[in-house]
Amino acid sequence: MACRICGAHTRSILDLGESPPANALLSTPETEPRSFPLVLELCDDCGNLQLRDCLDAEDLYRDYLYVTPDSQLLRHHYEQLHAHLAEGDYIRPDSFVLEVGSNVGMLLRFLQSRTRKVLGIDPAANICKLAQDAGIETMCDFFAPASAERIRAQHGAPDLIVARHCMAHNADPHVMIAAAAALLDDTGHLVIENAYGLNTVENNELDQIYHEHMFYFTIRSMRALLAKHGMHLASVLMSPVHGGSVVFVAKKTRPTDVPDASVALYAEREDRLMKGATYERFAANVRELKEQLRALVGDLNAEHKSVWTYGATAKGNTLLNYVGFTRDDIEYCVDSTPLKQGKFLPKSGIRVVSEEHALENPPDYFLLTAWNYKDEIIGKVRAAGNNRSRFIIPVPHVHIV
Ligand code: DWN
Repeated sequence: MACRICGAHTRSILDLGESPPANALLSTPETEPRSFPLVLELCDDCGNLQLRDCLDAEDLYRDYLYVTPDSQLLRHHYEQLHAHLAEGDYIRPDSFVLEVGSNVGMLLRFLQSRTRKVLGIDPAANICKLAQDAGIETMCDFFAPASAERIRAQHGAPDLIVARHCMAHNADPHVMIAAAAALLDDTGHLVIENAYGLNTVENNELDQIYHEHMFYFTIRSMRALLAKHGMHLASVLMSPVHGGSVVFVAKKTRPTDVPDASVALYAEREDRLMKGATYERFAANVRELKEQLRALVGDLNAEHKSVWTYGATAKGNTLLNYVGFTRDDIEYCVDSTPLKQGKFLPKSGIRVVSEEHALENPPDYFLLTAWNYKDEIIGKVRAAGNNRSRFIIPVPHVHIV
């Protein structure tokens, strides 16, 4: 295949088989959803990690079930993100902030009192309505040059564009970068946060690979992408959210610009760690993790131990379908999202139930498919009085707590 950042030839480094779109939960367990290949490719020329097969954005995002959870971890992350941006003078109390992929407006609600103006844009009509009902002005559209032009005409140029976990979600990464470059003035900044490709590979996070995640950005690949649009990295921040995320701060390139020390620091570490052997080790670890998880749950089932999953996550659906678990192995999936409760996970057919339901008759084990919220979820379960259920943590290696 061809690299969708630089056009060079790519090579496959991991094949997870076929899986349905990870957030396409079903109304009945019998429906056999269409599955599509999940093959991760590497471009040796620019370091880009991409999905070989991309699905249509309209199908993936127009009617969306993922709602940003109201989580302590995320609220802490918003504080840290704002502090980093304020320290770099990328955000000020008089800033106009546009968030791309703003979902229900959790971040914008946090920024509303810390800036002059906030505006969201998100393609999911059902999600936009929830944001608007919460008082966050939100355009219902994909972020692209045309919608960017409407934003400039109606609201002016934002001082800061924030794209948290959505810039990797478009088959053509140039579309949103070009839209941002056209919308920002020379003094504006673009903040891109995504699961960090190095963490995905180093921590065996095979479940980060699903059809919404069409790219697994690294500093090297992001630099290559930005350079094609006259932009460069001004700063980089690492964050533990979503299993290890990277926050890129980008701006239009001017001869006088000097990136802060974080860019060179993290780029050097990445060059040292992201070698050919890294990818081979990742693929081998993933195959071993599949066998270990299959054997563990099989043994627990044989001992008549009940196993549920906790978190109807996109990640979880990749993990369940790659390992081959179904509702014969795992009885229920617990999730706090009302939109997801009562639905069934695609292909595995596991029913999603509420956290309250899980408290009434807790299982022996939870396979923690929302492991990125491990401390918060385990703390919540124990505080609610369930000291019985144990947790199977799948990555970076299968273990029980
Ligand atoms: O890129 C994306 C990432 C950032 O978010 C999106 N394309 C889709 C989504 O991926 P995910 O579903 O793997 O994300 P989360 O945020 O790990 O999903 C957490 C799930 O766990 C939610 O459905 C809510 C649920 N949850 C819960 O049941 N109890 C979460 C918490 C904190 C809880 O206490």
